[in-house]
Amino acid sequence: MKTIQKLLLGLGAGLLLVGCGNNSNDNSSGAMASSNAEQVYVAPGEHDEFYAFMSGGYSGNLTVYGLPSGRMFKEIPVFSQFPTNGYGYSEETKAMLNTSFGFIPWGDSHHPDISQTNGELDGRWIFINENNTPRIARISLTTFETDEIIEIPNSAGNHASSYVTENTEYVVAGTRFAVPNPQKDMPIDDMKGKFKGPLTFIKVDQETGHMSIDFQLNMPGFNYDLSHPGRDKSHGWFFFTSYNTEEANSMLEVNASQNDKDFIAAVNWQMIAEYVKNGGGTKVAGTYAHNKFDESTMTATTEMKEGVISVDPREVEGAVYYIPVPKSPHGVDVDPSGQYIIGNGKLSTQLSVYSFEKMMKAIEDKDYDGDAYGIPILSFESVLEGVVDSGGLGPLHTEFDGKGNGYTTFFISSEVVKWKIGTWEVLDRKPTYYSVGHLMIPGGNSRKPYGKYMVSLNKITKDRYLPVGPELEHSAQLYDISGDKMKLIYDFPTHGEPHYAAGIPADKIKSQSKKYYELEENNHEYAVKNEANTRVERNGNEVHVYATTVRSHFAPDNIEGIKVGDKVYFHITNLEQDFDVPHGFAMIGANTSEILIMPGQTKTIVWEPKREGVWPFYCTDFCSALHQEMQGYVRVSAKNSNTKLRWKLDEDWNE
Ligand code: RUQ
Ligand code: CUA
Repeated sequence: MKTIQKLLLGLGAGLLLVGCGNNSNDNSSGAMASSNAEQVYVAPGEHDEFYAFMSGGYSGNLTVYGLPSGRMFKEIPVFSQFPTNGYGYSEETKAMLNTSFGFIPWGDSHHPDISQTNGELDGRWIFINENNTPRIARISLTTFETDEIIEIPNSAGNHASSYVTENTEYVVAGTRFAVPNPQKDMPIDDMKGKFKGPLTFIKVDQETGHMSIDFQLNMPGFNYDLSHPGRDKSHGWFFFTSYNTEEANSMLEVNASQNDKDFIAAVNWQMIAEYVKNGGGTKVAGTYAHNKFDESTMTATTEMKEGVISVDPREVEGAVYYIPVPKSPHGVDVDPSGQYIIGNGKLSTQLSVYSFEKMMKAIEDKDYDGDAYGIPILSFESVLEGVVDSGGLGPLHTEFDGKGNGYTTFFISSEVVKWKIGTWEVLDRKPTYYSVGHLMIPGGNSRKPYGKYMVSLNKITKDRYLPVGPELEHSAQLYDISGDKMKLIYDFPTHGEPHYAAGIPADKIKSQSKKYYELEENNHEYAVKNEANTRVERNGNEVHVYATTVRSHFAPDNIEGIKVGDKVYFHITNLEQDFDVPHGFAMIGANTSEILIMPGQTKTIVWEPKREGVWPFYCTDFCSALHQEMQGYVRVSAKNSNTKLRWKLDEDWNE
């Protein structure tokens, strides 16, 4: 057995031990517990201090929590159809899930990142990546809805994503799986030297937030795992970890751990953007969907696009370097000052801290240790600033508190270690329950972290909650980090698997949160703004119902003259102009969805009646004391019948 295999088996066994009913929390009972309870207690009617946006992982969505209470406020559908409000089912939102591979109903979301101005969270948008079918989404922090999704062509396993530069100039995506670029039929065994690892830089329009692919850097075919932007003094650079520099294509757990060192790619994106602006790069093939939700028409559309600008890293001298990092790194993180870049081998106990200044000096001195496919490898010793001798095992991700400290998660030893920037000494360590992946400090990926709380996002839950069968929600833990020592104060379950989260002080965004949509500004093609205009129109076997809702009836609520084989579009406008008064719509036998319509909004579902009869519909949201009365009927006649098309609310039929 190869040594590495033994090592991995050993690590697995260690994890099991850690995960076995270890309930020795340092502060789970007695007086400590009551003070912890006070710290996380948000009294009825009061608000949390922070929003926490947690990636849903294999839910494909993004969930919104409050800190310190750990209460979940909303699940924002992003890459997955969402029954609760009809996202991805309603006619208006289906296009959001279009890709070059067709309509994809379910995705895998990973890393949310909030937009920034001058390196500080600005609360305009939050971005999140889809890992499986590479995409990046932009969510409005006014409506808390997904406004845009752009597919990343030529990429695979969009994991090193979706981090923003310090003025949100770019949101960045990296391919986790090396792939042929352009894609083609070739033997897998020929991978080495032939596959590529494109890193994609997506421009963000500062007014609208709209994303457009500026260029793809066609890097050597390693696996690019995670990334972080430089900031402040290192603004203009982006850092990507890579593993599998062996370019193995099978049994990676062994074969991708052969080299002693893998790389962090340091990319001067400003230089490359300049180069591309001046006509540099080559246009290459790449089909991708670009989906935009128009808040005025309340409708999403897909534009299929073709071709991206590809840049060979060797074309732009001085723009791309590799920094050696102990084997198989995962996270790469940059401290708030932009001076230090943290990388760590996943199987190591040490964190390597690199200095941006030393990196620049090594570049200037051409202090190289050879090259990889023509990309200079900077000398490890020359760029290394310090080492954190953590004593932990399996370091993954680091965040910062803005007070001179770093916090690193250790998956295998299941703990968070706090260390001091500059001296690299370990200041504190606390266990996590169990096997922490990412951690989050609000603003932790910016120049200005809010170092009051830290959340560990744990991969394994085991005995933390009442058992609910084999499938458990993941577990988050809240630590008070305002003092010298971290203090575990709360456990709460998260939805899906939160790979990373992004937190922001509530005051920064809560007052901008939209209360309802202005009916006047509703430019939906099928909107009706009053009951007088409600109607039913037939066009062949297509029937369009222009309907409204208001407490507590639909207009119209009786429809006749629908036939088996028709395609009936219910376009429903909610006439309410008040906060938190949605109405729902459900039609018996509709195969598309139910929908939930916000005040001022229009939404559409399609119903294809299969059988003759008189079929009811109703409101699904308990909207008033007479909610149960909010219902109606559709009479369905035989395909060849001549029942007249007519509709009414109350007494008189219209036709
Ligand atoms: S991952 S546990 Cu970000 Cu998808 Cu590191
Ligand atoms: Cu409208 Cu219930």
